[in-house]
Amino acid sequence: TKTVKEVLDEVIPKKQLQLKQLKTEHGQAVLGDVKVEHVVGGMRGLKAMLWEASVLDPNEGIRFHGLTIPDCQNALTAAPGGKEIIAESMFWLLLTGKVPTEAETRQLSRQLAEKGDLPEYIEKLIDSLPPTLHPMTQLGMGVAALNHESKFQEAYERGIKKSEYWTYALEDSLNLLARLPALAARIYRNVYNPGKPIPKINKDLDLVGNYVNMLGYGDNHDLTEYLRLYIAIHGDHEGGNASAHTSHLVGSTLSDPYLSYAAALYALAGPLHGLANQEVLRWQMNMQKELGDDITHENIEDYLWKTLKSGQVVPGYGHGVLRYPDPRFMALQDFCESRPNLLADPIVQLVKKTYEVAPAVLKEHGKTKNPFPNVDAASGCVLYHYGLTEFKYYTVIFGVSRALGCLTQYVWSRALGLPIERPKSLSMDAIEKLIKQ
Ligand code: CMX
Repeated sequence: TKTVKEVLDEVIPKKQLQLKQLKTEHGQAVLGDVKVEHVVGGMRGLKAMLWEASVLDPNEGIRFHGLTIPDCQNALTAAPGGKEIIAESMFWLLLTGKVPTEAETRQLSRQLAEKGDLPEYIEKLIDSLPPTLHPMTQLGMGVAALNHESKFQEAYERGIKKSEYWTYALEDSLNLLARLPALAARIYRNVYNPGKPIPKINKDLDLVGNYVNMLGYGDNHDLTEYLRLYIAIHGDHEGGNASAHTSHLVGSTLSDPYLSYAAALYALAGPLHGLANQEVLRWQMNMQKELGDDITHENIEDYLWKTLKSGQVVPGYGHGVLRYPDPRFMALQDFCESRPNLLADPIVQLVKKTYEVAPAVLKEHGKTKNPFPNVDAASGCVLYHYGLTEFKYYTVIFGVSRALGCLTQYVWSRALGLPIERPKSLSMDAIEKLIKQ
């Protein structure tokens, strides 16, 4: 059984060669035009960054090294006694492009569990924060402060060769991933359930199994399985989304993986991005309150129009790239469909019914390019059903997950020696001058 580092030792030289050939043989090939609409329109659709682990097709959704979510569900190892993909097997796939064997997955689980305890100064830092501070702010602070441990930063100061960067990047990435569950769980306990002792990390359990245990829901097998699936499929969504792009930009300055990922978390904390899963539940609960027992398709339609007419977005719908229902949404819906208890829950029912009405309303409204649900439309209601009702916390779970993709690319960016990002900006006057030329 190889370690993830040993597999990377084999894969990296091939990718380095591929990049060299791309640069020398195709460096001047054109991938698209840069139009004014790109410059003023959030660069939507502009093919402008390298991201190895996943590619997003507007209609088909995400593929991780060519594998769809159902492919991953078939190929990747589950936890003993479980069925859903676990974070370790997804991380291995993202990082190496290869499906790990069960033995490789278990070995990575153990490696992470052994590194999972928080340093005391981080515990003290988190414990000193007011419980009213948003959990995402706390998560970013904890991740940033963990850079006290950065091997990459230490090695850089010592003066290592560029070709060695990735090995320290990998070490930091594994250490950060290992510690995220304890950090995220401590925030949850402090804010919502103070005073109760947090269980110790079980070295025989997977990363998410330990996370759920530390959150205090370890005896809930279905919630544990749900979070395994959730964390695996939220792991990466190509590079242009705000959190991934932020970590890529900050990492390109050779800031260490901790600081790069902390920056990403603060992009994730915006309501148009990761915070949407908190907003969806708030919005659906308000709908439930207003409609009472009288939940019909017509009433939902009226409520959707009310939201739109008040100038708000319908949270959980629309996407910067996707133009079809998000396969991550479909995977979470399938999880519900296979569990009658879950499906009978009024809030899960409401999400399902909203999905039956919202696309037509959004099409008629005519603004959004994608009237279909994204993953956030479904993710929160299942957590709510299982008793994890504190929706201000939901984006933290997303934050534990997105580390899989951002840290993967951090390692690849250093392995490939990618340069500091520095796109050219233009003022409106400068744009007009260029158009006239
Ligand atoms: N409800 C109402 N209006 C919407 C909408 C929605 N769900 N989605 C897009 N629109 C509007 C936009 O606000 C924009 O309006 P203006 O022209 O007045 O600015 C117009 O439709 C065109 O937008 P778009 O090109 O279709 O979408 P963008 O790429 O600009 O934005 C996103 C994408 C996700 C920010 C947007 O669809 C949105 O705000 N959705 C709701 C929030 C949400 O669910 N975010 C989570 C996304 C997934 C994630 O990142 O986690």
